[in-house]
Amino acid sequence: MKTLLYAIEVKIRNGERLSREEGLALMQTNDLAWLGFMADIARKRLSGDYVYFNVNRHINLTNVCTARCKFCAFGCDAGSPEAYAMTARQALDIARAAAAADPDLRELHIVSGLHPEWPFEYYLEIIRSLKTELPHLHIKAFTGVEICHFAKISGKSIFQVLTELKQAGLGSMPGGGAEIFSERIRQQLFPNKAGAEDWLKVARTAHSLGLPTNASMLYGHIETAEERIDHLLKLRSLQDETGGIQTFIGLPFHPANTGLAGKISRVSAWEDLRMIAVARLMLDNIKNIKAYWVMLTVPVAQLALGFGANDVDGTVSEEKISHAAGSKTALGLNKVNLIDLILSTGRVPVERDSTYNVIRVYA
Ligand code: V47
Repeated sequence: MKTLLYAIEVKIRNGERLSREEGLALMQTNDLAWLGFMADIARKRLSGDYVYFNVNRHINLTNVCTARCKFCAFGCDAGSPEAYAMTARQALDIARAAAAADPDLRELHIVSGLHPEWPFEYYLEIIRSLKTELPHLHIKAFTGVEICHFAKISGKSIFQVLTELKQAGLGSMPGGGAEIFSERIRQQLFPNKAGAEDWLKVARTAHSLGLPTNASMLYGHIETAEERIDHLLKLRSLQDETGGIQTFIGLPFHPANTGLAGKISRVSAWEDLRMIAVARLMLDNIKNIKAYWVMLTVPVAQLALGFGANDVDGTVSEEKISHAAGSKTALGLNKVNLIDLILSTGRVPVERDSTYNVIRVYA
């Protein structure tokens, strides 16, 4: 093992690509300090000392969802007491109020349950009206899973669905819905929604249309180390092909109120830091690694900046998905909080737009 780790270190220092076997060795070592040191070398080379954040607002149009994934505490059935479904007008009012409250707001991050009755036209209408009323806001919306759902309910191809959404004002796509690219796990945890092949097809098609996407991985449930590395390798291959992935986000599974509650505990901070570092080292062609403070907690997101991350996501404002599953972080942070979070790690906070253009450097 020691000689393998030494060979890996030489490769990292030379900027060479790591293999699957080497990725698995990174998953096995308990030398977390070394792993962080290695990831920091890669981070510095790929993205320098800037740490990005943005001012954004999450909107979840509905929690009614036909997929009912075992790992999710947010989705529910149409008849359940906690079910909600926004009208286009309500979504617009939320966005308007958020824009009025914060002149720095730049992005709407919109993801939702797979509603059994809404037609594709409804989503087009929402994007169109948001973009018409608030043209200065970038709309980052719909996971690969939602796009597959739209294709299914409309009878249109993924290409057509994405083309129409882009015409309506869609600017980019978030990284959710990827979960873990393993058919074994899909069968157990999320059999009612799109799997790896479809998610990757949506991302590939979006990139071909000039729509950047993010990419995520949900870890800390029933997956193996091999499945995590294989997931990262699939993203790396796609990125070799298209170059359209802007950032990778590792999402630690929160078990409360899910179908796995009582069976699985939240992974340790140690495991979170390992995952950030391994992602930084394996995804040598994805520039940004996001430490999503909402799911990691603020202290772990700060530590993650020393383990390969260079982005802490945004102000968020009202996070629902992980909070339904027991997350204890704030629902949102303000810009000053994010700047302080980054400054106290000795790094340079940089406010960015949704496609990583620099808005302001807080030197
Ligand atoms: O797709 C669902 C995950 C994702 C749970 O692209 C859970 O910038 C943990 O993708 N515990 C949605 N995770 C969040 C997401 C995201 C967040 C922030 C930024 C971006 C980006 C993307 O959350 C879902 C799913 O993978 N999720 N349930 C849970 N119990």
